[in-house]
Amino acid sequence: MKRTTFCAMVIVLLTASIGLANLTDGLMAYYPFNGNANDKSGNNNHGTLMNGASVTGGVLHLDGFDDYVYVPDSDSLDLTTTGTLAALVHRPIGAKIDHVGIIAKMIGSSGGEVVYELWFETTNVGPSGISGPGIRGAAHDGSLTTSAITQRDIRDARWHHLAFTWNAGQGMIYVDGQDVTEKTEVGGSGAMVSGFDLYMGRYRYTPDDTWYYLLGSMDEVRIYNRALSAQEIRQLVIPAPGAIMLGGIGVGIVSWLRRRKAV
Ligand SMILES: [Ca+2]
Ligand SMILES: [Ca+2]
Repeated sequence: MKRTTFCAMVIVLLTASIGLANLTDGLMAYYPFNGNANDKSGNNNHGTLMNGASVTGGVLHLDGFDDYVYVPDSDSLDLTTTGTLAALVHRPIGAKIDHVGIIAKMIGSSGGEVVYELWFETTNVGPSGISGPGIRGAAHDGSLTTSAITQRDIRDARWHHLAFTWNAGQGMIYVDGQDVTEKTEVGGSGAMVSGFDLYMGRYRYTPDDTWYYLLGSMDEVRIYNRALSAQEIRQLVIPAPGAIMLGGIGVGIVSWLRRRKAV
């Protein structure tokens, strides 16, 4: 291998690692679903596949009937004044919207008390004012709620990246790396400390005290104890690995050429 080629490759690797390093800061749980529902954050918040939920091809598949992932309560999942819930979600056209859970830390028995959650809900906050499919995130401190909602239909049999962040009583919703927050409920001190468990793919709706299950697939679920910036959320919206490499190579070569010129 030529020395110049080797230098370029080293720069590429350094660029890639510098760019992604901060995305492990505050990462409390990370589920890449590569073979199982294990947590790769180092916090041992491992998930269990329930009622036939399966992991194939590196993603989680859920039947919309009773499948979900169960994660027992732990101190590292007690997000409080600030946090981020993020996931890649793939849903078929026509799948159910209302009360369908993506990520929820909540009471497992009746009552429906919730600590934080990201879920689907019909809403009328869009420009038309007409009710339609929406995505909502919320954190509850026991009495007050911090939430953000957008009216958007992602049931198009494609992968979409969804994220909810909260900080100092302000919530934001991102879809595919873009801030699409349309309405917020501002207030509260964030999420309360609880002994409730965490669920992926289901949510217990309080008024009818029923679990609502997600039909579709999920991947790259991440839970942070801090609100990621818009730039960090964009970094999470990972394109194909090939694209990342090409991007890295481009940046690496440019900086390498600059250095060569300066010498
Ligand atoms: Ca099932
Ligand atoms: Ca995966």
